[in-house]
Amino acid sequence: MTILRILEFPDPKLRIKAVPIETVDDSLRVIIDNMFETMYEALGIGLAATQVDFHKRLLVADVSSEKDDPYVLINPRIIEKDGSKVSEEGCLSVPGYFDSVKRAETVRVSFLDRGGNQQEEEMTGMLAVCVQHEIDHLDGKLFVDYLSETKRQKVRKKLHKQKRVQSDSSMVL
Ligand code: GNR
Ligand code: NI
Repeated sequence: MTILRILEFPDPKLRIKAVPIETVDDSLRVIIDNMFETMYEALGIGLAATQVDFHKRLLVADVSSEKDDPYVLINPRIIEKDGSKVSEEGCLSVPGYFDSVKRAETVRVSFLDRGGNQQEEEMTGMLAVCVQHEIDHLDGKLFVDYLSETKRQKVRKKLHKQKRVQSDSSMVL
């Protein structure tokens, strides 16, 4: 298994629109396993393929506290939305930044599972928030896109500064 590198805002690759997956085979399942390993290691509750520079419509999630409820959604599609709810979001591609985002409270999602079987499920709570956040990634959209340009500019500067500190300290290694 392999820990994959997670792309960070404002990397233009995060803007690529992912294409549908045509066949669910063992080579895809290797990527799925690596995405789970990467997500768990990064302490995330979800990960979209786009974030690991794989531009196909695939996401993984596990919002359980025991980390024992893995979800694989291939070619996910929201077929019904209900209600709305504001929650505090974060993103592994926007490290260290959190802000409120309004999304549907409940979503009905159709997708293929890791066996390639068609599934349909109603999701609510943290899972609904997470799946909407991940599907946005597959469309090249980030949660900071819902914020004002001023806030987004602040995030960009903060991440830029973090990167500078990181490369400064690695110069002495
Ligand atoms: O780990 C994550 N936590 C999170 C919290 C609130 C709303 C969405 C998320 S998803 C995020 C992992 C991630 O960046 N997935 O794309
Ligand atoms: Ni994210």
